[in-house]
Amino acid sequence: MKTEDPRTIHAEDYQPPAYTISAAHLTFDLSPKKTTVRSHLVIERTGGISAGQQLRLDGEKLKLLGIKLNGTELDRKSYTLDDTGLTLAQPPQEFTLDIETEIDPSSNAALEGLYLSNGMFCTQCEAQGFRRIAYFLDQPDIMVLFTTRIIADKDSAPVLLSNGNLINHGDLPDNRHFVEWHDPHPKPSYLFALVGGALQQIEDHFTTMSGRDVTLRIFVERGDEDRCGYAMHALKRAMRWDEETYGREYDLDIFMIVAVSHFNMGAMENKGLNIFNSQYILADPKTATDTDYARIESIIAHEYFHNWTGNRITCRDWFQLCLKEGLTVFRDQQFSSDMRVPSLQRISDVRALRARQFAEDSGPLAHPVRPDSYIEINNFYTATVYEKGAEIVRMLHTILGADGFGKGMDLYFDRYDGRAATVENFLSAFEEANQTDLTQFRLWYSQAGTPEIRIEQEYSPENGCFALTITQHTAPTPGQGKKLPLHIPLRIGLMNRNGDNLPLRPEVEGPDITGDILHLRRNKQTFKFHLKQRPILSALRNFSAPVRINSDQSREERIFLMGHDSDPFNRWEAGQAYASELMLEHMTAYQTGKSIAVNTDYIDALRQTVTDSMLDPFLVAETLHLPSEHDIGLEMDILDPDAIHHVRTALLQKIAEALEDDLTIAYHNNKVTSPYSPDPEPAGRRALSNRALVLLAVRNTPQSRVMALEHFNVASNMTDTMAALAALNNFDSPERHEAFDAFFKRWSNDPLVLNKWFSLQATSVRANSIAHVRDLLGHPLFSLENPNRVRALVGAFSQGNQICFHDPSRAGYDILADVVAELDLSNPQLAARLLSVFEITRKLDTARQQHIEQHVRKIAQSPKCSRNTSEIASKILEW
Ligand code: B3K
Ligand code: ZN
Repeated sequence: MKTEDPRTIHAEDYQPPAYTISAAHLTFDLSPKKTTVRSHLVIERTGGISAGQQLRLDGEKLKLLGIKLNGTELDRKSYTLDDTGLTLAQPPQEFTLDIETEIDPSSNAALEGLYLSNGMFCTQCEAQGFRRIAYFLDQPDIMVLFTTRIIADKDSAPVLLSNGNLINHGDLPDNRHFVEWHDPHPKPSYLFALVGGALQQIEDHFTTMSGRDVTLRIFVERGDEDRCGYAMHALKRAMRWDEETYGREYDLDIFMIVAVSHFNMGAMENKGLNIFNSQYILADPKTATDTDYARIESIIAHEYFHNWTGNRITCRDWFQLCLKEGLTVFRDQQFSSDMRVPSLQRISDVRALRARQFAEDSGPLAHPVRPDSYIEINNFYTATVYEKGAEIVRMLHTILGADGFGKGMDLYFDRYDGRAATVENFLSAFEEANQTDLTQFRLWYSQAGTPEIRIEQEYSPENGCFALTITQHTAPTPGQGKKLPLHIPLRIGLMNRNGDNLPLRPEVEGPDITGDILHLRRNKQTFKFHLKQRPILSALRNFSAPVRINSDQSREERIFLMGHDSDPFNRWEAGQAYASELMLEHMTAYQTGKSIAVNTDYIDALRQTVTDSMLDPFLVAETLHLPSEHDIGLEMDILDPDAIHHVRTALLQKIAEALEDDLTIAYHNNKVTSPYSPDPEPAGRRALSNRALVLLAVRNTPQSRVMALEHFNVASNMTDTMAALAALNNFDSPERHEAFDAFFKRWSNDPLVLNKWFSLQATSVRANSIAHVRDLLGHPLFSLENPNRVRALVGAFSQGNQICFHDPSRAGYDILADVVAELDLSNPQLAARLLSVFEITRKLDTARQQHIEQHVRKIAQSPKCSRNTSEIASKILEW
């Protein structure tokens, strides 16, 4: 048995803190290379802890300049210092500490703590970045009142921001100035933020439901002011929605957002001062696609919603991360669904869940939504914690109904406001408000892996009984061999041959069936219904649980559901399931050298969909959007990237050929000629028109290339431009050359658009793509210092170009490994994130596995390997 890494932190070891900090007065004197931070901390010992208990303050990469206790300088013997903190042996019951430290923001490439982004000072403290700013009790259950004074040069940093309300400002000698912010809401250090720089702003106002005026400001780099309008609009809609849907009102006089270009993730919900990756703020029709607009809307909402689910009620410890993240993702999904087309929102959420979370849940990095242990908490901001966490909250909503869910949320807000809570607290609020028992439901938080459900149908005409026998099974995951049955809400519909939903008349009334929900609680259950004829089953409607489903559905039934299911999600799902099944079948033929037969049923069903003028164009576009090569890979025991690519491309070509006329009509009929708007209606038409264009282009005919180039030349918005480039991307041709050249010339000065140029090339499957990606690493505009650029090239290549990344030459793996090794020295968080792509290794053939293992081992053995990267590497190697 392997010995555990001594750095491992266990959930069960949680202890209430021995000391707490009630107030912190911070003074920052900003300078790029030498910033001083003076902190005045009011500390007291908490009840029940014996006198003599030592006080340990976290602190990393800090230069200690001085420390005073109750105003008296401490001599060097009264405390100990090491790489991760400072210990006072025997502090009194109540006391103050004045600590002065020095930091160097200019050399902070990890983008945690205080750093510079294009010359602007900014912070990222979640999860444990505050300890790189000052010595502190840097843990979420220490909730502190912060007052922050910032001193800086007037010219280089005219704008100085922190959390809360502005209470003072003024001039100082030597062209310097100061501002003072006070946040009246106690908060953990991870929600602290500071920004300083020459920023421009746009301002708006919001009147809350109780009539208070809130100033809204978005700060950006000079020149970007015109690209914040949509973000501001989305913010106001999110604020209103949270009032109307959850009764949650904003609680400060000002709400600020700052867009920065160097950021490790999407955005951060610091109290009253959200900091965003500029990619999720800046948009105009010329530079942002419809998808970019939708992402901006959802991330703005997500961070804003954290004000209640995360900030007002925070997490007791980092094991409770899903308490704020899963819940807040669920809330942002609800919001986007209300702002857009609900079924399409669900389709896009489920696509993302399957692609990322299902993959994670079936590999070496699988972990429960509430993990039991971690080495580096930043490695746990995962699809499982976020997306599966949101699915669990959604299931609560499904099981308890909208009213019951609302009652539970109200109680949760009432009871835990201003506190650091646990998942257990959250669930007990729902139990109490609904007088129900969620004991079995809790397993969703502690058990990793995606349950697989098998459904067998049986109809007996003699006694008019339709029986569904359903089994559930969850495969073992690392560290969890045995799995228990979960409480799975399975929404179903039973239809007659006209597609009408039949009333569900259970043979036995009881808690196993409520409305159209079947409650699976055992490994095997049979549900019986009275029916005069054999119905057609539509199972897992609207994807009511994060499970894989394996049903004995025939192809005829799938075709029927594609055309008739009243649940739009399942209409789409039937087409996806059919396409996957076809591709997997063709794969076996391809691998054994047999010829692939054309299946006309599926093509006919697609034709029906494309030509049905009653359908939402968005849904049609989604139906034509086949499962990706990555999605198909997840369905295979051994991933065969070459076969997948071949078979999927062949199917797309077949569709394009058979539906050429219909797709051409759909392309023309859905073109949007009115001025650009990101609203769902025109976006849906663009989605269909562009999907048709891209699909027609898979045959690479002279006509399709001319059509794509023409589309590129007349495009007046980025959505159309990107569709044209995607249509040309996979084949070398003069048209491709012309369009890519023109695009680069036009946009090389715009970093966000340039990222799209990098991504397109990273996902191209042309013969020389891998060498080209390697070359792009040396492009003068490529830099490892900007996470967006790294993700655009290396992230897109390793996650969105399966055939090239897994090329038999192994050159794709070499690219990822080289980048991870280098990046780990400066930005471990991002390096670890990229390395996790190798979670796929056990699904590959032995030769590929060995090659990946060599790389991962080498990275892990480097003496400088970060905690982040070594945790991921060892999980990949151990499995
Ligand atoms: N809470 C932040 C994520 C912080 C990630 C730290 N590595 C953004 C969000 O989920 O809203
Ligand atoms: Zn979040």
